[in-house]
Amino acid sequence: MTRWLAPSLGLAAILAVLPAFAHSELRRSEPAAGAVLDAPPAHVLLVFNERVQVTTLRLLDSAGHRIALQGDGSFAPSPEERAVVPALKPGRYRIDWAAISADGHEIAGRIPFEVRNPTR
Ligand SMILES: [Cu+2]
Repeated sequence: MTRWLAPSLGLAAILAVLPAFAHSELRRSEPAAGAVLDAPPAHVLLVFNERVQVTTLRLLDSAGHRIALQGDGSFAPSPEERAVVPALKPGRYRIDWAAISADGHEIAGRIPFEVRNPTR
């Protein structure tokens, strides 16, 4: 058992260093992935764990048609990207995003959400 201990500790030390080189992550978004909203969202917000260069930020309806966002296109390196959403009808939507991670890798994701019919 003891003879395995030293190599294990060496590996643990290496693994502990690795996250420093991992690519950036999306920490949260508004709307959140899978959100079911009672009112249409006023904006889209992506929050990353560090500065990234967002290269794509698209809002699509359930038919895959793109809905223009206001304020997308600046895309300066930042930990946050925000765009204003026009009035949305009830339905299913998704946000497609892509960014250049701080380590130079491309990261991307899809955030589905739903706007419900207003309840009476
Ligand atoms: Cu990476």
